[in-house]
Amino acid sequence: MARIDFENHFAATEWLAALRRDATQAPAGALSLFGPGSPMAARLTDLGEGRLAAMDEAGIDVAVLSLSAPGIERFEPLAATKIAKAANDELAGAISKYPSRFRGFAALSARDTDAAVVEFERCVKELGFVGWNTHSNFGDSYLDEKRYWPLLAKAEELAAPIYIHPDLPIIPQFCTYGFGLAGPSYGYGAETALAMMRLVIGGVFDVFPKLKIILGHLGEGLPFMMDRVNRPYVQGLVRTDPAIAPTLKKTPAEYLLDNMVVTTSGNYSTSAFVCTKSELGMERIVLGSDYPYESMKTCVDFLEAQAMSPSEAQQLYETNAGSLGVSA
Ligand code: GRE
Ligand code: ZN
Repeated sequence: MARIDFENHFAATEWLAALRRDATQAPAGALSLFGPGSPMAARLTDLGEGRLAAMDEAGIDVAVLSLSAPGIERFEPLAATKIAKAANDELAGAISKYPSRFRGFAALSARDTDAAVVEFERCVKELGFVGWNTHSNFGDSYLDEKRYWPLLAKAEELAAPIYIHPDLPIIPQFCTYGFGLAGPSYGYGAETALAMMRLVIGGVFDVFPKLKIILGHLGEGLPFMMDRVNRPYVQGLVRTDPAIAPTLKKTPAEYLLDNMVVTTSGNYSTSAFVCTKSELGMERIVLGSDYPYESMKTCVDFLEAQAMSPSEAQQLYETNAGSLGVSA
């Protein structure tokens, strides 16, 4: 059985240089991780032996690599198009060096939308990438907005999943207490759940029914909310003006089941795992480690200690990846 990790981050040379030049309106404390000489920067830039050793130690066979947050989408759009292309080429170089160990998600300058659509296609068709790793916000906007529908249409056409990774929230009240509130502890996940629910309530999945969205961190709390998101709809309390929100064909939870897959990254609570498994089913959970922000070994050790039959473990680690177009 192979283990395939869908949340494994790297830092591309030009992205890191640009990040160090431009603070991207990050809340206090968010960028200290990336300074020259920092251990995190060293792990992020390692696309070779150090990362492979960490994968071997955890028993991870394949890492689907993604450009780290802060998302390229929040950089100045035209500059970001160039940085994303360079990052994608750098990643393709690492994959061609270790083709049995690495796969790639595209990085795209979503706000330079026409160019991003072209780059998305290049990444999938020419570089062999599996999908697009995007972020919970684009600095001033969110993925569900109509201006980004050409990217959603392209994802559906290419059968390429979109990983919505957390980023520093743009809702100011999330940023009051700096990275402590805005970051992985709370703001990251809360805003990413919002990004997913904006797709659902915005009717995006009625327009693009085959779209597959991947969320990390056991679905950023949404498995716990499966009944809650439906209640106002099933009770008939929702009377939204059709001018601002479409009438949905299905209930919100049905879209979460039909269009969302979650990964196991950075949420090592047995009751959260049990909830996710019982609400979504094992067929909607894939391995994600969030390396190097989290340890690959801690992730796999946690999963090995959970109640799973051998065939469920194989689904999670390997075979569910096939439905996202990835095999070992
Ligand atoms: C993440 O990718 O999940 C992440 C960051 C930065 C800090 C912590 C963290 O991108 O978990
Ligand atoms: Zn991550």
